[in-house]
Order: sequence, then C-alpha cells, then structure tokens
Amino acid sequence: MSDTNEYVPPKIWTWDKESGGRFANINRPIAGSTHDKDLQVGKHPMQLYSLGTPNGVKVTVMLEELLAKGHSGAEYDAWLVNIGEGAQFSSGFVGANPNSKIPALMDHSTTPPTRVFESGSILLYLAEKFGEFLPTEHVARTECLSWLFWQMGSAPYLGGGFGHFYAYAPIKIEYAIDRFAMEVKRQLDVLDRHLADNEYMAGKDYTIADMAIWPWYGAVVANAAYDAAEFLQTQEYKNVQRWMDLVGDRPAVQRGRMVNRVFGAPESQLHERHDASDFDTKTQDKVAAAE
Ligand SMILES: N[C@@H](CCC(=O)N[C@@H](CS)C(=O)NCC(=O)O)C(=O)O
Repeated sequence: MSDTNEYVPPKIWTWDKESGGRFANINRPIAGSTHDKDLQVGKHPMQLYSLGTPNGVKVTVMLEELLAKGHSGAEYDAWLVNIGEGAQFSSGFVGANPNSKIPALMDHSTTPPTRVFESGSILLYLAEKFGEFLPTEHVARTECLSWLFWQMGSAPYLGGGFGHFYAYAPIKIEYAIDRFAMEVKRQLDVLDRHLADNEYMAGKDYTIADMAIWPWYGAVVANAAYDAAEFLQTQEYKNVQRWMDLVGDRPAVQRGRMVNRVFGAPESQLHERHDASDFDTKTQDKVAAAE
C-alpha cells in the first residue's frame, strides 16, 4: 500500500465547505431546515417524498407490491425530492424527517397524519399496517427483522463507505478503498452463503427483508451501482445472482424502481407517480414526445 497521506488532523475540526467534493452543495455539519416550504399533498392516503436511489426504491417497491395484492389503502403519490438542490432541507421535509434524507412517508389515513422516516421503519410500518410481507409467527418474523436490520446497518459501508471512496471522492485513497472493498465482499459472501440454503432472505417467502436488500446489493451485482461489478468480481456470488434475478423479475419491483428515478433510460424514469396509469403515460420518453 502506498503511503502518500500527509494530512495531520488539527486539534479542533472546522468545516471547510469546499471539502465536500461533489456533495459540497448539500452536505453540512448542522441539521434543520434552510428554507420555508410546505410539502405538496396529493389525493391518496400515502404521500411519499423520495428519489429513485436504493433507499427510495425500497419503499416504492413495497407500495407497488401492496397495490398488486389489492390494498387500495396503499395508493400513493410519490413526489420528487431533488437532494442535489437541497430540497431535503425545506421546512416541510424536515417536519416529515428531521434527519433530512429521503425517503419520508406521510400516512394521511390517520388523524393527524403519521410521519415515518428511515426506509427500514417505513417498510416495517407498511408491513404491519397491511399485514403483508412480514411473517406473523415469532421466530420467522424475527429472522425477517434480523435481515432487515442487517441491511440498515450494513449498506452504509457499501454506499457511504465503498461507493463514496471508489466512485465519488475527489481523490482515490487506497487505504479507504481497500478497507471498504474488503467489507463489501465479506457482506456479499454473507448473502451468498445464506441464499445457498434459502430461496429468499427470510426463507421460502418474499418479505420486506428482500425489498430492503435487493436495491443495494442487487444493484452492485448487476453493475448498476458504482460501476464496480468487475472490481468486486460480483459474478462469483452465484446465489446472490439467482436471488437478484428472482426478485428483479417481479412486476411490482420493475414498477417500483421506475418511480422518482431521474437517471438511466428515459422510458425507465417516472419522475412523479400519482396514478397507476402514470407508468404507461408519464415516463420521460412519453413526456418528451408530448412536448
Ligand atoms: N438510513 C436512511 C438513509 C437515507 C439516505 O441516506 N438518503 C440519501 C439518499 S439515498 C439522502 O437523502 N441524502 C441526502 C443528504 O445526505 O443530504 C434510510 O435508510 O432511509
């Protein structure tokens, strides 16, 4: 390993706005809102404020799965939150999520509306509300929740750790990339060994654990995140590949990953979702053709 780092931390850290690299615009060391703006509210019980990142996709997949099962109470408006422009720091969004990160859900079927933030908490809230995708038997439920919490604790090493230093940091730091590549490969091996004996993460049934894990680890294995499949040799994880295809083939998953998506092929981007018909009429290719 090369040793080129001459940085010596000062006694007291101070914020240099320029040190944020490509995220300098949005990252800051304080919480709270930067401007007054209310959240928009549509006609459906569920109001989702999000973006089509892996954390956002978990929730749109869940809502689409619930609708596919006939739960009309899961009808939703999905509003786009442009985190690159600081929309997560509006007073309305901070009211829905004091942590200023997508996704945030407001359930307007309760009085007053219930706010839910943290993608894992949103999945659990919806699973309990509609009695779906979470086993009711105690041991099976615990296994599902163990994997859900595994994802919430592990994915920051994949995204904030590996992804950040491999793909986004303004300089390539060998030590950081080595450390997080090792950890991500270890996590993929955890999944691969488990999926060798289990069809889905929590056993024979598809659950919120799959919905949480698939958008992150499925994306890395499919080379849809950080362009790192070759670097990490993800083709080695055969059981993860099998599960990735199994989950990815679900129609609700295919719809969910289009919602609030602002990158990729225009026909795969549905910036906002207010009606089931929007998938047929409002994708970016159709929007552009109508202009
Ligand atoms: N633990 C949170 C993480 C959410 C998160 O990191 N969201 C990112 C996008 S994927 C975000 O909103 N970033 C904006 C920011 O950091 O200001 C969850 O699972 O909901």
